[in-house]
Amino acid sequence: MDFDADGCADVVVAAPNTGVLNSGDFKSTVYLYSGRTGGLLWSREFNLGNCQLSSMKIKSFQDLDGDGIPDVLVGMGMSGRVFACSGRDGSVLWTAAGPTGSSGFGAALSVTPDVDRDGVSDILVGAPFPVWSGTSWTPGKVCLCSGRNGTVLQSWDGENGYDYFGWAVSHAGKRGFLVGSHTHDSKGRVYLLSLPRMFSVGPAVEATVVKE
Ligand SMILES: [Ca+2]
Ligand SMILES: [Ca+2]
Repeated sequence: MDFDADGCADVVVAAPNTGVLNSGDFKSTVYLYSGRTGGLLWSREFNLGNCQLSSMKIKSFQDLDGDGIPDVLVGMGMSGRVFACSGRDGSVLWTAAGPTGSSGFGAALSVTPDVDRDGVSDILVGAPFPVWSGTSWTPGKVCLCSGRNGTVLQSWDGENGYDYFGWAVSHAGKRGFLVGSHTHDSKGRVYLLSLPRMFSVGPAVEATVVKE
């Protein structure tokens, strides 16, 4: 996307583990470079506390704050958070957090059509990491979040513990969403999640998990 309106697409770069802050906390950084000159347009540091990241997810997004510049989604699965950042200067517009910091919320991201029809595209977020519930390991979770403010609109759980349900997510047009569960039954499985009736824009369908 073109963030500085010079007619040339720009480049967003995610850099996990870019150093340690004065507080001793780990930090990661997002950079925006001009696609025309390669010059740095802005950078934004994120304080991750004692959490180190192995990866980050970046998605260009529509203009959330109405300043005429597209914005940026940043998923940090190891810290369980997703940030929406201004494409103008990288400032944080909203933060969404998963059920627990170790759930991997943000390890997978996909921009979806505007499911709740509030005028802003929405987001599918994977939280695939197994968490000990006290009696068993969780299978992973996928959340449909409002693109406007990060609120969870709907969520789905995988089948068995350690399935890593939500390892990969994508929208599939009017059919719903595709979710990868890469260790299910030692072979992996892809699920099609149909849209909930309350959000459906086509023929009504139930919010059930369909195995494919
Ligand atoms: Ca904007
Ligand atoms: Ca929406």
